[in-house]
Amino acid sequence: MNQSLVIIPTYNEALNVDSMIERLFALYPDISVLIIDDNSPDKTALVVEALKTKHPNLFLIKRAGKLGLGTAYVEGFKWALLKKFKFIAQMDCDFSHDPKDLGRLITALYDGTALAIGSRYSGNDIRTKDWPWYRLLISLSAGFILRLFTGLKIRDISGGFKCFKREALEKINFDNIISKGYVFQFEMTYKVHAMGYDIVEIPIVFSERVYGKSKMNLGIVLEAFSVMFRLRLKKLLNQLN
Ligand SMILES: Nc1nc2c(ncn2[C@@H]2O[C@H](COP(=O)(O)OP(=O)(O)OP(=O)(O)O)[C@@H](O)[C@H]2O)c(=O)[nH]1
Ligand SMILES: [Mg+2]
Repeated sequence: MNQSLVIIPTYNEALNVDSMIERLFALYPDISVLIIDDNSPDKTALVVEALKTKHPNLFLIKRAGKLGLGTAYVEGFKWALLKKFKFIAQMDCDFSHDPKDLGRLITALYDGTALAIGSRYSGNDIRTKDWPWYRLLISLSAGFILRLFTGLKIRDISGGFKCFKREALEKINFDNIISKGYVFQFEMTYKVHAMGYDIVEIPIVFSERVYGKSKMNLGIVLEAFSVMFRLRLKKLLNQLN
């Protein structure tokens, strides 16, 4: 795992970040972890700073304010490519993604696969724990519409637990990314697929966050559809990457 990096964007995750970092290093002692914090008012970054002395493979990028999940990942991916990591993973800080599953995502790329997605819906199953019905309805309907419009066969098209092989990330023009927020997950998967790479879905159980406040809102859904139409148009005009 010493060629692997996991990027974790944080906004107000002071209650989760400590245990998440400790858990990751306990499971994968030679992995690297990059936290991208958007000046969280709850001082998430201070918790991370304190852990840096204990974990030499822990890195922190502090940004000036809440600039969105998509831009946080772009910054993380650019950093990872400068550092020569071979496997670059991403996950949430709130334990919705189980750190125990991370190893399965990374090892799924040991063959020719370019992207492994921790999938809540593969095998026509639903593995979300404690999600309110409306949340599941939004996620499933958004997935259905995204698949219909793009032809993508991925069941979990908006999931945020993933691992990319370096080669695929190197081919993405990050200055051309249009998503600012959560729809970034879809945009990246769509681009990797459009480049002809193999994508695999690894079944995971997704649990509702225990600590911290949910950030889901209507704006997120609206951004998703706006990005979907723009990406589809770009694909038709051959300007996707
Ligand atoms: N740096 C940064 N991180 C963010 C931002 N928005 C969300 N995050 C982090 O991205 C990850 C996913 O966000 P979540 O809020 O868990 O998204 P979600 O799972 O769809 O919704 P809830 O868990 O219900 O809030 C978490 O680690 C957040 O702290 C942001 O604008 N900037
Ligand atoms: Mg969450």
